[in-house]
Amino acid sequence: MRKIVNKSFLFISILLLVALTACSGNSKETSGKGDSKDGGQANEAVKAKIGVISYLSGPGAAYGEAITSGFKLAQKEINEKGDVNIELVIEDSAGKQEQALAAAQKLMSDDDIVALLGPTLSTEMNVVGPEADLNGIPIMGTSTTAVGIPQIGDYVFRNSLPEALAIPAAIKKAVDKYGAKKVAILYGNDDVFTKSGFDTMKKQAEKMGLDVLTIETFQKGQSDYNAQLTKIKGLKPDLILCSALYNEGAVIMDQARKMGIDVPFVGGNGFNSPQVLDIAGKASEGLIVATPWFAEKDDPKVKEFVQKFEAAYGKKPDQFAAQAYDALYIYAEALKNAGEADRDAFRDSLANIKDLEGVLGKFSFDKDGDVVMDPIVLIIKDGKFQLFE
Ligand code: 1QQ
Repeated sequence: MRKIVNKSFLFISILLLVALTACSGNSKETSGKGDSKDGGQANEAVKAKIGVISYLSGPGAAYGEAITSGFKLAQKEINEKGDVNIELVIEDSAGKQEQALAAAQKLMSDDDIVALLGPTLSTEMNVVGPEADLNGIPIMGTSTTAVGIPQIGDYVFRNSLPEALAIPAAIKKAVDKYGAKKVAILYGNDDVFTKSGFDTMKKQAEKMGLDVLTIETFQKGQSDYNAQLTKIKGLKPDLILCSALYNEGAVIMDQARKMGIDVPFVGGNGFNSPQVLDIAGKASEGLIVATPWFAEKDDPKVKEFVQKFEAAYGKKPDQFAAQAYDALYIYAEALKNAGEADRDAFRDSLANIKDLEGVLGKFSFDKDGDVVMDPIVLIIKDGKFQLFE
């Protein structure tokens, strides 16, 4: 008996010595690099609770559904890998400022929640971001694209491609392709994102010397665009620049085509949703958008993600799902590098993320916590989004 004990003792001592030697070159074990798999349970996973604020009910719920699907798929994969263990606490904002703020406050008051993801709309982020910043909790929008979001404060980030980069790319391509000279602009004037998109459209049109024939506005939930579209039709633009979320945008295209307006539309990121095809059908043909995401991209990482997403949810991931999926990987990397679920350590670690390979390409923040990426331009043709070349 005693012999056995002695033998086990010797065996354990040798094991310990081997383990110590293996670790000795790695004084600060925060980089997360190296081979964690061979270590078995030696490296304990960094556990963290992440709060999510998402637009899950109401007219824009398809955005939130895509986003939370992206988070959940990434969560499953990340937890299976085992370096990090993430629990998601998801709250619905219904696309409303007050509800988004209430959800954020609830999540922030839980000390175990290390960081937030969302909300979905820039309009919501404009009230939630300052509150998170004040409370010292890191927050990252995965779909907020208006000008000025990361500039809200040191704790506010985004991994979504800003409209200020996407829209000019789409307008340039459309103008090049169609030789357009005259444009009409139509935008929602009661939403931070649609207003920001409009500012960019106007600036870009002026920069390119285009003739802006008219600027028309609408509000969320509007169902009749006859007045604006009649005016636009009479002015005969070569292109219509339209800054809208999908539900208004799709109805506008539908009514425009019914009135005989057949010129191409250039939209922003809000238009880049399969919902536009579902709602407007054939009327959505000729819609041009710029995006960091293209599900048909010939890239093994993209193909693998699309296949896994389709297997889990029975449909292709859209831009919002892809951005959310990458966002949780960015968070997982930041957690791993921080080595602990602490809000300040996590913020610093997040700010230092560099060249992280995701389904949207290589990801880094610029000095403001904003994103630099080259958008791809797509057009709806033959019932689907295709590369616009
Ligand atoms: C924003 C957006 C919307 C299209 C997100 C759904 O980009 O509000 O900033």
